Amino acid sequence: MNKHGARVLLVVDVQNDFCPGGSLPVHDGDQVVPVINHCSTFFERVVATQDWHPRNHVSFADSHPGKKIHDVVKVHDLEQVLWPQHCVQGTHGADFHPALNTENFSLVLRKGTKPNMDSYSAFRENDKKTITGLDGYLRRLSVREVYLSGLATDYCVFYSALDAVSMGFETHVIIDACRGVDVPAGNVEQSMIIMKEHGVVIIDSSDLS
Ligand code: VGL
Ligand code: ZN
Repeated sequence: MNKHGARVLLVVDVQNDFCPGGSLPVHDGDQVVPVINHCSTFFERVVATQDWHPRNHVSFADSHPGKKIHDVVKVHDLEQVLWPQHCVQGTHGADFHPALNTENFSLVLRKGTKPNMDSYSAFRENDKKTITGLDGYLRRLSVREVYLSGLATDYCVFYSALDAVSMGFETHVIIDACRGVDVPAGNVEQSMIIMKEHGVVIIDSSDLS
């Protein structure tokens, strides 16, 4: 434990498919890599997530005949945005970006692994009920503060940050260590407003010490 008390850096979905050249590229997604590598030197514990979908995943547009990418469908009463195939289990697209320093990751949590359920958040699947167990892992390690980085600001970082707050963690988003998809347009700005309203503290990597 350092002078800040127990805290963790959460590295969200820094995977090839979310970077330029991938199947669901986030604009400048790869630019977060050097920033995160630098941020992680300030943390004794770093946890990473991987979006990790089966090939027939419910979030893929081609699993819904007649539907297009970015259409929104209802699945068991849950709204589901449809995406191109991405982060298919075991593929190159699902691997971490090759320049990401993974050596200091103490836990790699894979999410979105069930065919019929998406999981944007590292803490809870999109039904808002099924937990991943990450909160228990952090609590048993006396972690009180969560710092988020990665992709995408307005999806997996956003939902992970809101869940972290609701589960009682002091929650920070390191904004220059994140990039967003901005679907629909304006979504990144909207998600920043909502995160702040919920008590998420937005910081810059230069604020870390
Ligand atoms: C994500 C869309 C679909 C993310 C994952 O990591 O933000 N976005 N799956
Ligand atoms: Zn996904």
